[in-house]
Amino acid sequence: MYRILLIFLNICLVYSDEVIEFNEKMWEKCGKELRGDSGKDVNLVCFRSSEYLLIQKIEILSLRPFIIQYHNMVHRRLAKRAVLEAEALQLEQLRISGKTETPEKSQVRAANGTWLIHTKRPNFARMFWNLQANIRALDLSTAEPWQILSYNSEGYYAPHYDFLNPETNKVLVESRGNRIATVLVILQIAKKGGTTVFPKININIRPKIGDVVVWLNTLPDGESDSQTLHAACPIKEGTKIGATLWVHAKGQEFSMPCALDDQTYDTKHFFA
Ligand SMILES: O=C(O)CCC(=O)C(=O)O
Repeated sequence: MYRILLIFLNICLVYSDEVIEFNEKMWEKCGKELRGDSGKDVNLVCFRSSEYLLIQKIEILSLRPFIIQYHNMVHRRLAKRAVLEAEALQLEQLRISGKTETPEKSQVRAANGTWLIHTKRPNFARMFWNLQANIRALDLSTAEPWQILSYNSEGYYAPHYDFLNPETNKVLVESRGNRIATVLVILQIAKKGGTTVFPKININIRPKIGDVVVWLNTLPDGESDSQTLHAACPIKEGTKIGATLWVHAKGQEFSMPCALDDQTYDTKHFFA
């Protein structure tokens, strides 16, 4: 069953026809010091989790769309072990279709990657349970398998949306709901480049190893949030490795039960 799901997901990704019109201006933002990239953690707040008495440092990078960065959520040692596990898997060259003004950038994603079932490998499993214990707003069991991406020099992931088009992904969206949230775990950072940019809202995130960035892709009324356009900026030196969970809407009803209005979620469980 899982095998069939993985094959299906690979087909979706490789042949996704979500053509996104974007222009070079979006790439220009990669080099800019925007919110999230100041290196000063200006919006950092710190609290002690009531359940585990752990110190949790978080930064709310945007309220609409909701984007939150959890600092050091995954221990560096665990991240390093997960990298070794990822390297032992066969990472294939992945592509997503798309469109740019410059033909040579139109491959849209230059990265190696693979899917991995949440708890199939011990360190990824540990990371999965760790995230689940700390991010109580989301039931991660509704997520698609891990998507591990490794970007070498000049690798990138061009601007795209994570939500699915309900017309072209009818079966998946009807059975599991759309991809309400993205959970991105940073396992290795590039020496230069490789920030995660949200060009429409001027946010450029430079997470550290072990940081987890979470954002919401859809609005409470179920509509896609077009402000969530995002990209992994080109790597200038080194290798960046990230692992993503795309979390589906069905199953989140008890953790994120209310919407403050059509456009705004009640997000308190992200910090409780
Ligand atoms: O690697 C990144 O910075 C972005 C990853 C991403 O865009 C995604 O997983 O949807």
